[in-house]
Amino acid sequence: MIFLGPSNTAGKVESAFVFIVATSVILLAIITFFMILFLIKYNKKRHPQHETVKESTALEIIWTVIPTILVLLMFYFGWVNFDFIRNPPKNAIPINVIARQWTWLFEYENGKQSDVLRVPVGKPIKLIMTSQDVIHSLFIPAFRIKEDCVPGMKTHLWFNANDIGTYDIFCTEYCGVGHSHMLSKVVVMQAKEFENWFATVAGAAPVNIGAKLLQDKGCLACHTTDGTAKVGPTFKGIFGKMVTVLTKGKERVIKVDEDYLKRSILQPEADIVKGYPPVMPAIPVTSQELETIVDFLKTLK
Ligand SMILES: [Cu+2]
Repeated sequence: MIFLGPSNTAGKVESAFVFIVATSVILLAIITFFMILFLIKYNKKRHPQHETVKESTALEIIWTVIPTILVLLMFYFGWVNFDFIRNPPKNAIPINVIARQWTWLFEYENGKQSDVLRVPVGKPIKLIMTSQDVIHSLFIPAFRIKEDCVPGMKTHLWFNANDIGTYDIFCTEYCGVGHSHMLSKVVVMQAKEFENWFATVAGAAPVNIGAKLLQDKGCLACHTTDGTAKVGPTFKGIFGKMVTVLTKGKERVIKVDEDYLKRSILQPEADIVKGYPPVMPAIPVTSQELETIVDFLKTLK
């Protein structure tokens, strides 16, 4: 039983699943059929006298052996496919996955980083996963694979994509307020196209370094630049704005200036904007990166 899905792993999981479901449905139909048949055939009106059923060794052997074979086949398909899914081939392309509240970061062999997982079609890919804060779980429903990302530990997944396309990535371990925003995509590309993308060195000629930093540091998981509020306030028009903040539990109104922006990145718990949860982690940035981010935030009118 071979099922082709968007990845080799999807096919494996699907064949085990379909075998178990199909066997169960067939057995259910047979058992239900005989139940109804006996209900009619041995109804009291037709059979006022009870009959003694004689034992049948042949029948007992049949109804012991057949289910045993079926259950062992279920185990066999489950085991063989599980073993296949847990053991990536040696030539698999390694990609580091870093999960953090509340974004995914994918890091390639040449140091290139991306917030979407780009992979070539028809090549085995090994994801080497960890977390920077709490337990997350990487789930690619279309590929039927899922694994936890645990701080201080390396876990892995692998797959070989069959079709070009874009597939969803979810976090399936409740990891805090931004959990439902922790989304990404797998983009399966033509091998040539992937090579070109992979070869362009990280950060070469970005449209805007500030915008790229916001993306790379995971800021955009909770803040937008278009005026809508997410987990945190929007960046649009932030510079020069008057905001009410809670400083050590006390309310005060301040004007957003450079100092405030820098403090909010390095010590997010110092001033919490009123109406938002105090959940932002301190963001590791170099002083150069800090200047670039603040300069960029000033332009978001
Ligand atoms: Cu998560």
